[in-house]
Amino acid sequence: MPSELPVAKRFESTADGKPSPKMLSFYEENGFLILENFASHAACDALKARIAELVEGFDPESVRSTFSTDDQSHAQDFYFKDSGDKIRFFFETGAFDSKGDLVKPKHQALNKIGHALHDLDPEFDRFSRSDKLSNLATALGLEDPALVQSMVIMKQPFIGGEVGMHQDSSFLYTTPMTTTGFWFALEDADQSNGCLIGQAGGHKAGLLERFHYDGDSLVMEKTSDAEPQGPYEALAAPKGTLVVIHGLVPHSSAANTSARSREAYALHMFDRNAEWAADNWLKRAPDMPVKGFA
Ligand SMILES: O=C(O)CCC(=O)C(=O)O
Repeated sequence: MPSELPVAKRFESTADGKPSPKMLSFYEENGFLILENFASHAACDALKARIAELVEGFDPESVRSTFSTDDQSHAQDFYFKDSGDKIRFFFETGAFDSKGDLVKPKHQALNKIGHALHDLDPEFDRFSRSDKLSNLATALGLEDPALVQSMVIMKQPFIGGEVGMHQDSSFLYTTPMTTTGFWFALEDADQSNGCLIGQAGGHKAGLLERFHYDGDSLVMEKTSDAEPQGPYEALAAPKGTLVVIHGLVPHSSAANTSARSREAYALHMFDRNAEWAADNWLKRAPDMPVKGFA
């Protein structure tokens, strides 16, 4: 992939979130939709402040002790598998040394926080359950939107890792496929600090692979030999921008080699009229059912 990509078209968000016909046809054609000023700078700053508090209150020792009670990869695997209805903290690769000690201060070593911030934290709940977002989700075809997964993606300066090319429906599979990503730039994201990259129109090739349980193991299974067509574009997003990502559009982000962080909040929804696959990785306890906007 070339180091500088064409920058994708952006639209100014409407006040109530309802997309214009032009936005809808752009989304249908490209599989993504970039809406500037969807969230205010004040709302982004409030969420960033809450993230800083969560990180401050997080004791990395709790993770270290989890990992040291079992072999590292198994415990890390379990820490992830069990995180669908929790707020858990995931580190950049290489954050721990061979003894299990952090090699950097925790706030510089984290890669992401997930996966139920929107249900467990009041600030995230407020940000995620706005009328504006509800209007947008419904207009995009999610008749009965279910807010199933939330993540803060840190992309720390210099060490923020690459996110490989993937489709969100591979991870959050429904029949028919309804998974949709809502990715908020809490800080300016551009090609220098690892903004999203999307393959325009790539969603038309269908699902390429599925990440799912096979017994107790998670496997990535190839589901198609199709080769998505369409140019890769930089989904550059100034602070407050919302990038909507169709569940089938291939997307990625490059490592952040700059001195600027690129913090983002991603929320994934599906339509409850579709069937959620029981072998999806993300599990919720019976007392933590997936909820909608209400
Ligand atoms: O924030 C990123 O770099 C990747 C996010 C992503 O792939 C997603 O939200 O599906």
